[in-house]
Amino acid sequence: MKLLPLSLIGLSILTVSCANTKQQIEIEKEVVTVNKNYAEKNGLVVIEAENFSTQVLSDKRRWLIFDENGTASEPGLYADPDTPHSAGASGNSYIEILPDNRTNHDEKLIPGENFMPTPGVMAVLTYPVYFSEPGRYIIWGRAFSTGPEDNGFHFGLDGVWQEKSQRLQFCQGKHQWTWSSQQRVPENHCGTPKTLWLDVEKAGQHTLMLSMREDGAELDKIILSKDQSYTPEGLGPAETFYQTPKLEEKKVYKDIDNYAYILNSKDSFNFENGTADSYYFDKGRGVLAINAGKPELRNKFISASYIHKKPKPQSFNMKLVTLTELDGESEYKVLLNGKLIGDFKNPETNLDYKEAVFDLGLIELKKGDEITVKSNAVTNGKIPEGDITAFARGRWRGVVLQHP
Ligand SMILES: [Ca+2]
Ligand SMILES: [Ca+2]
Ligand SMILES: [Ca+2]
Ligand SMILES: [Ca+2]
Repeated sequence: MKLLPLSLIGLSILTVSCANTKQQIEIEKEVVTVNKNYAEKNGLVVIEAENFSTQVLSDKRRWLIFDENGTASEPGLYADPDTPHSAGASGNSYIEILPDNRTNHDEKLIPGENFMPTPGVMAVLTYPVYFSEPGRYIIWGRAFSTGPEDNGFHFGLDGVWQEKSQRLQFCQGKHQWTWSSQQRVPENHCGTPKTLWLDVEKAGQHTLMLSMREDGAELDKIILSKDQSYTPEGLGPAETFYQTPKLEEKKVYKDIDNYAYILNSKDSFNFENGTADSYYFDKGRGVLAINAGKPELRNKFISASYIHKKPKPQSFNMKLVTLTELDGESEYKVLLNGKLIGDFKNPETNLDYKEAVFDLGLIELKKGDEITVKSNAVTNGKIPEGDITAFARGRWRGVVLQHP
């Protein structure tokens, strides 16, 4: 069995329709593809039969996966009248149910061993499928039959073996990979096209199931089609996997890999002291900053304070997270109950607003303790602005408390 990565990240083009202009625009969106979890897309589900998730009730007969070399997923010498058919199989791989000890009518029919008229009893496979649309789906299978006793399959959904999804039959196209959607019925053992289907009552996650009818049967690919006029050809379309947008990546506190509490400068610190020399909240960057546009606020320390309210004294590793700026290297002072515990200067940067993390070491905090952060607006003389040079604004994001 070919091992597939559980998930892979790829780029896919999504077509988004714009309601106002009815104009079709294309955007590139990063998606995560979950292999082995299938999805219906535009009324179509395409599954490689060998890509099943589970197999149960397989003590007497078992679906074995044959790879591109014709090697079975379980080594052993099993009764089998035909050689592998990997060439011509989609993905050069398929499943066959073995042993096969009923090849023709001369060999004894043993229900429960080499034949199973009841679905869901022998060698049951599952394939998870997410349907975005309920409805009736025609079932197509691609099989390789070499005799009259290796050409039937049962399908089901969520453990229910609907009457119309039982007994997929292959009469035509012997000794080659062939598509069929024909249900075997008493009055016509070969069936007629598009008479095999599954009714999916509700949108959402379901489990497609496949079980043995005749041993020696070989299946390459499965298609469920809501479009009744659809008929697959050749290898059929590519598999339809379940895809989701990539999760949103973290944008702040990027270098903080663990924390007990985050004290955001804006939310946890008192910074609006009502005077002209207080911080303002820089909404765009989500940090406190000094309005260096006012000359009287340059080159002086502005402060904000936090009062610890947790009742239980606790030790933490404390860190200060600032933003580096192109136009100056601001200084930061951190005080605990008025005593200086940290004094830092932002490093020079060639990337504006990159986070910098400063370690304040191990501290014990008890109820009523006060943490004060101070910073200044300074210029490094590098970035011209009017007659002078631009000032960094002493930006900082917050204080992080980590379990020691
Ligand atoms: Ca065989
Ligand atoms: Ca057989
Ligand atoms: Ca066979
Ligand atoms: Ca295949």
